[in-house]
Amino acid sequence: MTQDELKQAVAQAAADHVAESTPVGAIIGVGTGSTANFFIDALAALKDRIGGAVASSEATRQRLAGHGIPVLDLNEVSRIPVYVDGADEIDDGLNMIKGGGGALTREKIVAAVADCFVCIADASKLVDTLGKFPLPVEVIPMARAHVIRELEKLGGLPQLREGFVTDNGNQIVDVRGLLIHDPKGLEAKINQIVGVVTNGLFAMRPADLLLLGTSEGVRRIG
Ligand code: ABF
Repeated sequence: MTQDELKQAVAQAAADHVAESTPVGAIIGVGTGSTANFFIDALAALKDRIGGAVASSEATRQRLAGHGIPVLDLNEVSRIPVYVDGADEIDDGLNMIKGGGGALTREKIVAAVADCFVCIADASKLVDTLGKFPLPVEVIPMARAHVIRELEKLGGLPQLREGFVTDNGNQIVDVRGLLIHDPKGLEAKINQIVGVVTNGLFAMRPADLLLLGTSEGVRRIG
């Protein structure tokens, strides 16, 4: 199977999970990225069953709207039974690095509201130790140089993502060279740096269920 076929298979499995596990009229949280895009396409078949969706990025909002799925502002919604999103890396404790697409802050906000986080990923995303994928950190632009110096003190090699502005008007610093043995601790430590909006470690709120696309089929972990 190609990587896209694996992504499509987990996206369909996630849509089936939504249909089986959520009440009619539920609001679904929807992530960002190519795997999430396949999920949006699969979710379109359920658009008369769900109440609508909350989007984790402008790109996702547009794709949902293109399918005629109502998109709600998170502030209008008190409960999201399930949030479905991809990841850049995930470990067997379901801790993740996210934010390769730059949408980490909104993704973390929607994930915080959701009862259940379903991560959809092809098998290449499952790793023993997080950190090979550069860790994205969203920063307030005026704090960029300060944050970079502080990230260097943590042993990483931070680099500004050139020419990129987040949906929130901020910048992204990608940190290479980290071997992350304590994802929760590092997530908290980086978030303490003044000027950081958030970082792409999702360990304090990991996924609850991983649907992993393998050549033998979709594996459910968690
Ligand atoms: C989002 O999309 C991000 O947090 C992550 O960076 C990315 C994964 O993208 P893809 O599914 O295209 O690999 O979930």
